[in-house]
Amino acid sequence: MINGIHPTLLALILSLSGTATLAQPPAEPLSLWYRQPAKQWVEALAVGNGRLGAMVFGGVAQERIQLNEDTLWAGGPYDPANPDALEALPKVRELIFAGQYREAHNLVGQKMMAKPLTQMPYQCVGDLLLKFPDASGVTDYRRDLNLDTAVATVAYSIDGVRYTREVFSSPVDQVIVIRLTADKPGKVGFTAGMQTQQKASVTVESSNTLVMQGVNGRAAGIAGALKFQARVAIATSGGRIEPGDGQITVTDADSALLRIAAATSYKSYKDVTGDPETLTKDTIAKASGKPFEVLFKDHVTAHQKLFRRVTLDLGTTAAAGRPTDERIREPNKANDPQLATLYFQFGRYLLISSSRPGGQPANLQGLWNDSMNPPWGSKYTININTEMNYWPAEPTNLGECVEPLVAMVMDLTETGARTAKICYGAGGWVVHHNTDLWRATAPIDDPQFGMWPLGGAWLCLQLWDHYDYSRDKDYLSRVYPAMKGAAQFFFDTLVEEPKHKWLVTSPSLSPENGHPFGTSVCAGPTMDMQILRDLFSNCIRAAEILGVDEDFRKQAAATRQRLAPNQIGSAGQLQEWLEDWDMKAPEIHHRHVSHLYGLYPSDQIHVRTTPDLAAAVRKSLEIRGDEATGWGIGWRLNLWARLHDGEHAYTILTMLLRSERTYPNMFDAHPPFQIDGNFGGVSGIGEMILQSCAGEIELLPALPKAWPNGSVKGLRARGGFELDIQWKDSKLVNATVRSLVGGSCRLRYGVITKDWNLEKGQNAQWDGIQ
Ligand code: FUC
Repeated sequence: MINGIHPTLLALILSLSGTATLAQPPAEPLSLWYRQPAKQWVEALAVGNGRLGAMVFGGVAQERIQLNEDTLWAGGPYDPANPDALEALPKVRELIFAGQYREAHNLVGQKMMAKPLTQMPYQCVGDLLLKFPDASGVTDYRRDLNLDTAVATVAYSIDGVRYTREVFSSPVDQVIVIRLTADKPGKVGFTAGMQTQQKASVTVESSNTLVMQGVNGRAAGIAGALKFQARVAIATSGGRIEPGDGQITVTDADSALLRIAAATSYKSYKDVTGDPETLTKDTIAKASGKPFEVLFKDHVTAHQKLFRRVTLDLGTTAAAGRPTDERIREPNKANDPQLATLYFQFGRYLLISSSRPGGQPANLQGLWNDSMNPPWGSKYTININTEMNYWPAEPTNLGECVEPLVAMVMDLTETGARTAKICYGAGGWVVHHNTDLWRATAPIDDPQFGMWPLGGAWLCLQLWDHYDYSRDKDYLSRVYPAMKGAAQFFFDTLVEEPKHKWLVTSPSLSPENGHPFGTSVCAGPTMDMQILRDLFSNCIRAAEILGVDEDFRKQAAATRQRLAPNQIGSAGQLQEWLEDWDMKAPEIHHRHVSHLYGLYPSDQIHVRTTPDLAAAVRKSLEIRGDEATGWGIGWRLNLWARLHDGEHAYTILTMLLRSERTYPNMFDAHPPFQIDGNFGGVSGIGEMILQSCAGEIELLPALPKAWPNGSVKGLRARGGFELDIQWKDSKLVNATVRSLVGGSCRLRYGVITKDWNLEKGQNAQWDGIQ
């Protein structure tokens, strides 16, 4: 507020009086925008092509473009499997079944944990800094991120000259492009330099190219084995380019174009013989052959091919005209339904920008990190966080973005096979609660968190979902061996618990929640059983579809049959453990809700097919409470949507959108920044509008009163279907279902169902329910 006048009103008054100093909203409603530069990193705007990321600060005296490359992690190839584990395993199991949990925890700590005990962190490249000579008397300042074009723009006026900077990271040309222009000739001037926390040097090559070259860091005793380079090639129209000592100065140009390439010597988790110099030189050379207009057009086309597949309209009010940071700060979200749309589309934008075929999967911070030692190493935490990153991929029509995750799982089948053999004497492959660029698979950090062998099995659910949404059999035959190997590990390691003779995991834990006996280490937590039920079912279905492995199918079915069942405890809750410990656990409000996996992302528990268990999930959620970390809220949102409680889901969504859980740049606040909450938010909004589970496609299952009128186009459902839905006065107006591969589907709206058998490419329409 300036002098108590609302900024939008003030801007209007000033523009009418002809002395506008406050910028107006961008024309594209799917934009994040601000009237001041970023001071903090969580105010800067993120661009990325899946591999190369940048955070754009938009300063006037100095622009900071913070750079990332997705293979620049600390360390080098290593194998942390602990050879003492196998010998300790029987004793650990014995202690667990004897109820000596703390003793089991200690023995795991002494004998089974990874060496080293921590994994390698994801690290930053450094910053490109542009210093500008003119920085005073700024008017009409605006910076924005257009989600539809994936371009960040900074624009302002000084002395009657309008300056504009555009930044994007092209998935086509593999460069970050920065264009600087002014609306009067000869006005573009700056000095470009680079800085980094890495061991690196910055030099100037061929008068117009900044080159940063260095080596990655060491961590936990693992030496850095990567070389890296970042190159910034500067071209101008008019003016002069003068090289200096590690910097380049541009003066009196009409415009300038910067092309940035970065690469490391990483070729795979076991091969670091790449040549970043040749890679970056070749990339710059190819991109230099393309003028800005072509770079821009190719970038926008590639982005829109994915981004434009889904449109969402939840209504728009005057609040949508305000700068994004003000909208996030506003405690009452009821008058701003478009903020949820923006959050939804921003999350899709983030997935497209951080996870493209050929690159690394989205890590804890997606792609964006300005630190050498970020929180939790910005790794892949696979006891919820990495999976949550990919929850929106299939339903929001971004199936291609799963490819880096699939490639990582393929690597893990190799490294995880070593850990299975060395630590458990088992076949198949196993991953515990984290992995990194080097595909480490052994338990890390502390038994309380690390002694959980289900990470790989959970990732296999995402592999299956990619098939289930696409029905691509070639893909299924590619990933089936990974699913089978994950199952094999559990055939070899499940043990019979003494009381009921159920087959259970041991040692394991319910991520990362302590039970009443001084640790989390235990046997057969509910989540493990649920994940294994899915894994075995999906393996059986995959083997049937591919017509292979009859004996394996039988073994999977027989093993599945003997897993410990879901149990309802004395408080009416779904039990988190084999025993009814929930109400005695030290943290009943714990952020993880692992045992509710059965309701979401799985559909083993469903309000229609297993109403008693669904009621128990509701009870567990009520006991846990709504308040949690960003991703904890994101998970709760999806769960309340699956319980078909639109009002509660909406309440949780507004908790995610408030400033405690959403930074000014819309990054999710765990806190600190962790991208999973963004992605959990996207899938949660999707689940409120459309659910594809329990054999049906359900329309508007958790529509809140706050969104009485709206529409969505392009959401995907299992079986290769695409849907458009329109609603009015909180009722369905019409829905269109398109079959992409041919097949039958059942649509549900409330108690009404309709069945269709559609040819490939055929549409069906459901009209007029008012
Ligand atoms: C899990 C969570 C933490 C955090 C970390 C990266 O361990 O329990 O909250 O998100 O992953």
